[in-house]
Amino acid sequence: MTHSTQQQPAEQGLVVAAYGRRGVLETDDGEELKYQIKGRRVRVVCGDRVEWVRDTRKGAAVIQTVGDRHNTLGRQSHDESYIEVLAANLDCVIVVTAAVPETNWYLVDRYLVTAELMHCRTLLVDNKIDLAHTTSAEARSKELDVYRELDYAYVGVSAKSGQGIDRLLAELSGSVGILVGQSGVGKSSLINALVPDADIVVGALSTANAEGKHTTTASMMHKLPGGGRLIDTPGVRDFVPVIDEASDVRFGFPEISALAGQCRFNDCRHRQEPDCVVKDAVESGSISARRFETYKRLVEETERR
Ligand SMILES: Nc1nc2c(ncn2[C@@H]2O[C@H](COP(=O)(O)OP(=O)(O)OP(=O)(O)O)[C@@H](O)[C@H]2O)c(=O)[nH]1
Ligand SMILES: [Mg+2]
Ligand SMILES: [Zn+2]
Repeated sequence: MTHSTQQQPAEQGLVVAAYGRRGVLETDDGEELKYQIKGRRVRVVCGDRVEWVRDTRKGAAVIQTVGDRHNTLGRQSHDESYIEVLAANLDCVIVVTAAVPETNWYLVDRYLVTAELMHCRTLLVDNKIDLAHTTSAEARSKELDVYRELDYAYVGVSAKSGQGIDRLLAELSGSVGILVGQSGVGKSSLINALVPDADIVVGALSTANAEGKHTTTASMMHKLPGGGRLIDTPGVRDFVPVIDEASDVRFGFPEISALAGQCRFNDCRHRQEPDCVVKDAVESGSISARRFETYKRLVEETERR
């Protein structure tokens, strides 16, 4: 235990917002308290269990130690020089898409790979189904079918009309989930639809880039009615997963894992090797060529690192 001058026993808490050295934690009594961090070695993210003491002069909490994390959602920084941890101790990664802005399916794959490697449950949420009459509807529904055929849980919803929100709440109930996806797909709007007094400001899509004007800038954890929690995160353009070895990439793809051991070579990377059942499956169309492209890109990126 870190030496403290407050001379009080440390209490337990849960980090619900983190902005650098400051943020908000929830005490075990359900009270929300601003905190600050002392000491350079302590870093916290949403979902961290912490021990804290009250700074009697400022009334704020001072975090002293961070509990072990059972998993983390992280990504490579832009120059790939460090790993940015976004949240910890998650049960479910919820990848949100929408007809507007146009879906980047490679990004969807990258999140799903990350969730698979974290051994985390996944949920694909297609928001804005009230806009189902867009020109791209048929192509989008084909892409979504790829995931449904892979047995990824899927819910179509509209934060605007409320359609599907009850079902989504039932899927999320009792677990700690994190909403991820492109900017403007409606992650914060979904929090507003699910959590009665969340009141997050969301903005009109700016026509220039079809991204939210009132964009979310920091992750924040909300309490779901009926139990469980949900983290809202800032939207992204790109997401580089944390993968230790290029040979681990295949574990992120259930359709590739399912064919394990059937190629001629046991250590087949499904690239130039002869008698590769994965490549055969891509050629015959039983594995999506686009998903296989994501696989190859991730293997190449991970080998380069
Ligand atoms: N038509 C329609 N518009 C929606 C729906 N959900 C959200 N929007 C709109 O989409 C825009 C972006 O919503 P946000 O909730 O801010 O999106 P976000 O994913 O949180 O965006 P970032 O915080 O930038 O990552 C807003 O103008 C919302 O009103 C929906 O179900 N239908
Ligand atoms: Mg947002
Ligand atoms: Zn192979």
